[in-house]
Amino acid sequence: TITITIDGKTYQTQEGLTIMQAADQLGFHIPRLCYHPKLSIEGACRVCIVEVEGVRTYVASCAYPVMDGMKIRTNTQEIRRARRDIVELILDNHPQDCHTCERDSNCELQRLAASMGIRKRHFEGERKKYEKDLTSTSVIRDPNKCILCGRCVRICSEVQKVTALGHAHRGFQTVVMPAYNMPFRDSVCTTCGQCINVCPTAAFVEKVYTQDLFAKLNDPSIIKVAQVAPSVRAAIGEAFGLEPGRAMEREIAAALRRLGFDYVFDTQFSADLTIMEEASEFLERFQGKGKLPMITSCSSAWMKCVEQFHPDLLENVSTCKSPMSMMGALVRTYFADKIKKDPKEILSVAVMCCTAKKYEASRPELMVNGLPAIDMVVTTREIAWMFKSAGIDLLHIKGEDFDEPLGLSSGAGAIFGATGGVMEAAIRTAYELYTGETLMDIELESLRGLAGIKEGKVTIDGKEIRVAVAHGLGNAATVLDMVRKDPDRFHFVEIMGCPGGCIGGGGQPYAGINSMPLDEECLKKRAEALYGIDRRKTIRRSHENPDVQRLYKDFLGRPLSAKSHQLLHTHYKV
Ligand code: HC1
Repeated sequence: TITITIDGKTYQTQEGLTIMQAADQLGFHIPRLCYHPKLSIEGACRVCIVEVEGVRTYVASCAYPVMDGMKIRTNTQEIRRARRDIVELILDNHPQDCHTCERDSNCELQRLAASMGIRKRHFEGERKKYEKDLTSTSVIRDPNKCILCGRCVRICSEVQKVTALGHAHRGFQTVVMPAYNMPFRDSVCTTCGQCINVCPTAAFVEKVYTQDLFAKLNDPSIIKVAQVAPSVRAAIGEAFGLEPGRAMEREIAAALRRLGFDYVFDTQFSADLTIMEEASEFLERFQGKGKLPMITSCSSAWMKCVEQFHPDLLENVSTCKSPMSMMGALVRTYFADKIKKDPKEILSVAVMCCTAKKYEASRPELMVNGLPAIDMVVTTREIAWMFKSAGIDLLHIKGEDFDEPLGLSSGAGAIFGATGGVMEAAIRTAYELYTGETLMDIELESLRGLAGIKEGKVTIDGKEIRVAVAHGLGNAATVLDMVRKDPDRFHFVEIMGCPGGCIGGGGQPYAGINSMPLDEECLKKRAEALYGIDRRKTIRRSHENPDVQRLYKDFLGRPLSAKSHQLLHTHYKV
């Protein structure tokens, strides 16, 4: 323990902390912009400067360590003025379009300026004049809004280990861009959208389909079908001011009907279907027909990542399409038949927590009889905005059930959205398919939580099955190195592209006033919302879903049948 003085009062703290960390623990919130607790220290913005007695210049509190006897001043008139000057200089070069900006009212720069008492723009600085990069299916890059905090560069290289972005040029010309300023579409960007999550301004935003969707919803000649991803319900309340962790399942179904959808299906239904196919595929491979370890395939950013960076392991990846694309395939076939409509007359919309799902929807090999399985993907943020724009009060709406025949789900389908959930769901079903007995202890604690890589074991019929779970593409790369080093170490590996799994997807609501993007407490609460849905369900195993059983009986035959292969499985590109 060491003693420091902050603003004239003496406190005890620990050696090894930065001034900012010590101040945070003591209840002083020093303003900050480029800092993010999950990323390396950049020290670029200088907004967090403080005065340290005996040190000639102001120091960046995010980088400067506390020392015994240190006297720190965080809030003098001079420091307040210096910080305000820094933020004003950033604003001088920043577009003056807050009213019409996508991040209006949830922009960190805007909030910071307000907290500094900046109520006037004194100077017209030079503006950046870059073209927006609109080429990606998922992420729009607007360098004009960039304040060079570098969070996007750091999350992409440090957490995701994709390194699609870097700083180029010098001084005022500095710009964040993909290598050689190539179109985002052609870069190694996996479209995960984590740059959007951590960007304090609107330099990265998702490609928005809200106006197109409103137009289609007003077209009486088409049948409008929605599906909703598990994690959307775990987070959408935050966009309406609720604390993280409140599950809004039936409310979303009701709200989507108010918006104009004719049928609201649940991606959790097709998550159950995915488990039927994936558990069966795993058991085939486990019995000698195919490569082990088998690696899950439902996360779209992960699929682009494995194709680009790990093609040597493509044979290990399950051939199952994602639940979203399985649902899309069923909507165009099974459901279209049921309602006796031409599949072309159906608008198939997926409400996802994920920007990479927009990319997945564009993949040609996932088309069904010449039509895209999914016409449009909108994120949690987009659908929350649409509800607000249409005057739909999600907080007070009376909940409704999802529609038959693709709306009923088990608890296993719900937990897909949290890291470890797909594996847990798969084990619940694989166990029973293999042994004919019911697995009683279905909450697999070793696979839950936010550890980067989790390992577990289950014994099925006397045989040990070793599994691993990784979330975030950086952890994925680590687990794949483990696989390369010792191919027998695991039988089954779950990989999700985003930190926390889909609950931390690139399309989830922006962090609130009191939290940072990707805050672990927030991710834990979202995960807990999904585990709560699972606990409350009477059916908690995918193979017990009666509508999935009916689908096999009436349409698909059995898992891994020719029809299942035709509609529910895919292949990968190198
Ligand atoms: Fe996901 Fe999945 S869990 S990938 O994050 O397998 O988006 O929630 O819908 O498809 O079910 C997303 C979530 C989602 C799929 C499922």
